[in-house]
Amino acid sequence: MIQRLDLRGMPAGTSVDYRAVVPRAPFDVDAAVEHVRPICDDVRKRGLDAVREATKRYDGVELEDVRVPVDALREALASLDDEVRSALEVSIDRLRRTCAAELESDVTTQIAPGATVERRIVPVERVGLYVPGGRAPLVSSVVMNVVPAQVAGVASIALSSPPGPDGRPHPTVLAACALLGVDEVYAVGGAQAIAMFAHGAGECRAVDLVTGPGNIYVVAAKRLLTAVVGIDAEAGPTEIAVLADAGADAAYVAVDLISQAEHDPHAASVLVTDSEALADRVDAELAHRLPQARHAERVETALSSEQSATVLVDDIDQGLDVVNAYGAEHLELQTADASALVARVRNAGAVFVGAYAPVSLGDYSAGSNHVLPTAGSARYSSGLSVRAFCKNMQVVSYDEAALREVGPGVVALAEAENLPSHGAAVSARIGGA
Ligand code: HSO
Ligand code: ZN
Repeated sequence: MIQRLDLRGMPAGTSVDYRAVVPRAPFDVDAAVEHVRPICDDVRKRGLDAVREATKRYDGVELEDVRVPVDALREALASLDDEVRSALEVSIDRLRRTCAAELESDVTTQIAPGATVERRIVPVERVGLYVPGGRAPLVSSVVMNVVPAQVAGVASIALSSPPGPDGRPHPTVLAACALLGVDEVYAVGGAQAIAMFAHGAGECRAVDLVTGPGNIYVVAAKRLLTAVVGIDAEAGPTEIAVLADAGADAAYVAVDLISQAEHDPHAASVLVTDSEALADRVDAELAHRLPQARHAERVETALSSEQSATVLVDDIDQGLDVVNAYGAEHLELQTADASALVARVRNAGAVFVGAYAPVSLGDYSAGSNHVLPTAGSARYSSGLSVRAFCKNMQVVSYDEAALREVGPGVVALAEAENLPSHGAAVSARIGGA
């Protein structure tokens, strides 16, 4: 059911453009941008009324107030299943530890006597976190967005998630907000949520940065509103690539390919292997396991569509070229020397090493973040982390003697650029022409 691409026999080295041959479905955000433009414009012009109208149109619920009352958050936490609550607490704790360790500190460089340049880490002041509803209530996405923002020191956190038929986001999402101490929660989904964050509407003040995954309309609204608000990254349908050799366990590979295909008929599951025998075993495992999957139809569509494939390569070296060209959101290394291979992976949102680190572990409880770059953007961007919620601000301090030392150089460079008033701003302080 999963297509096979045979890349064996290609010339070794960098001469092959694997980006052109690896499977990837088109993700036409531009078309969706035109669709969301009127929604975003309307929210900018009419604020809360426009948000309410869009909620009625797209979510089928009429809400007087889109803000979820704090009591509803508390009630949701009180009714949360004990096992889910303790699992969430573990996820939160593990991610907090990683985030705290990854926080960067201020750095001061003494350039000359009396002259310093300091890099200060300053958290973004107010963020809007989007949590999708749709096929699955992604309660883990609440954790993945909120924890790094909190550890980074963001003072004001708002969260929005689409309402169900009862007019509220999924109760588990609300419970997770309460567990994390987030009390500004909105029952708004789609492009209207991103526009509400960007422009402000009703009780929701405009934010400085929007993060979180979403469907193509959410991605489109983020792209449209980049001039107004900061965005984390464009997160498209989820992707898993597995680089495996003959020694990999076919059942493990198959369950992992199925796991991410479960998200979305557009999800991509890609196996890259130098072992045709393993590819055959994985095919057999997929055929055997698929009918038992709860979301079999969705999984089957994802696996049998153009974005998914088994890619045969001559050896693991060629496999690495392929996975580096692909730049998967998630890359699993299920090879004999997996730990050694990591150093040769350049492009992946997150790498999962060995037989006991499935992507699902990272989706929930590894201590890593699951909001990751998709569609090949791992070539130049990173997953969500405390870094996304911090800015670097340089602080320049010079005393008079230090300015005197370097001032003539500034004057000379300003003259070379035909910007003499720049030079004059220095000369006025230290004398000279
Ligand atoms: N694999 C998804 C995240 C997720 N999975 C949430 C389960 N829940 C994108 O990294
Ligand atoms: Zn997942």
